[in-house]
Amino acid sequence: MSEEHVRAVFSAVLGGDLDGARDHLRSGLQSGTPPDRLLKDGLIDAMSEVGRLFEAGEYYVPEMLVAARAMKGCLEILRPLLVDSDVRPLGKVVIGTVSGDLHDIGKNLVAMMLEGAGYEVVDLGTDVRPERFAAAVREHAPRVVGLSALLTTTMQNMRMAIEALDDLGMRDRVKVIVGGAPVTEAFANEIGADGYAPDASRAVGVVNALLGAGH
Ligand code: B1M
Repeated sequence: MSEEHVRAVFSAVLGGDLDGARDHLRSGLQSGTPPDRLLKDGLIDAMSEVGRLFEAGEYYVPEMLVAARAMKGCLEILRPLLVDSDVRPLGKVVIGTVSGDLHDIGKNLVAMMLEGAGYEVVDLGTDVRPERFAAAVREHAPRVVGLSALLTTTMQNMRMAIEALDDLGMRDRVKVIVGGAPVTEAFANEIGADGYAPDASRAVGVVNALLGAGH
């Protein structure tokens, strides 16, 4: 039964069917399917398949857009289940997708998981210029800055964001964590980030470890 709901969510997101995806997700939750199964095997797997079809020339930007809209609609339903409002604040994290990059689903998921783990998150959105990250550090005094990039071209702008923190004297005030599909641990080291996470749940572990939050 669980499997059926997960498959239905997967197909609806793949087809860009917002209402269908939300209905199947709700039915899945009502019938006891764990939210993280619906998230990983339904929503995230569907977006990977969208990417594969785009690469294969079977999907174009409009199909990617409607799939993304369906995924976002489902994340709104999952959000309260992933974010427990009762946890005590562990510190502030400023997060954003770097300059030139409009992908925000992964970044939003990282933000949600961090909130769920007890961090206060200031989300700067997408296409965030390097100086804006530095200005946000001055304004919000976070303990961590999270940079997300989904394009091989824009991941280079992570380096610029770190340099801007340095130039404006903010670098030693924060830990910087980076992630996104094309980003690797080696790249993170190369640009001088403090941490790298391949997915949202590991991002929480990395932030905890950087801050010595130890859980
Ligand atoms: Co775009 N796109 N896209 N796209 N898109 C990719 C990224 C691509 C891989 C598709 C492909 O070719 N297979 C490809 C990039 C190729 C490359 O650079 N090597 C691509 C391209 C080419 C483009 C355009 C250039 C297409 C065009 O216009 N010709 C264009 C660029 C626009 C721009 O940004 N300037 C473009 C546009 C779009 C849409 C707007 C249509 C839409 C985005 C909608 C939105 O986000 N609001 C879109 C989508 C949906 C995708 C795919 C299909 C799905 C991305 C996604 O949401 N995945 C994507 C293919 C793919 O990734 N397989 C693709 C689900 C999400 C949960 O995963 O974002 O990877 P992800 O996040 C993960 C981890 O990466 C990690 O944790 C997350 C959760 O586990 N993570 C972090 C992410 N950020 C992190 C930060 C951290 C730690 C971990 O710490 C701070």
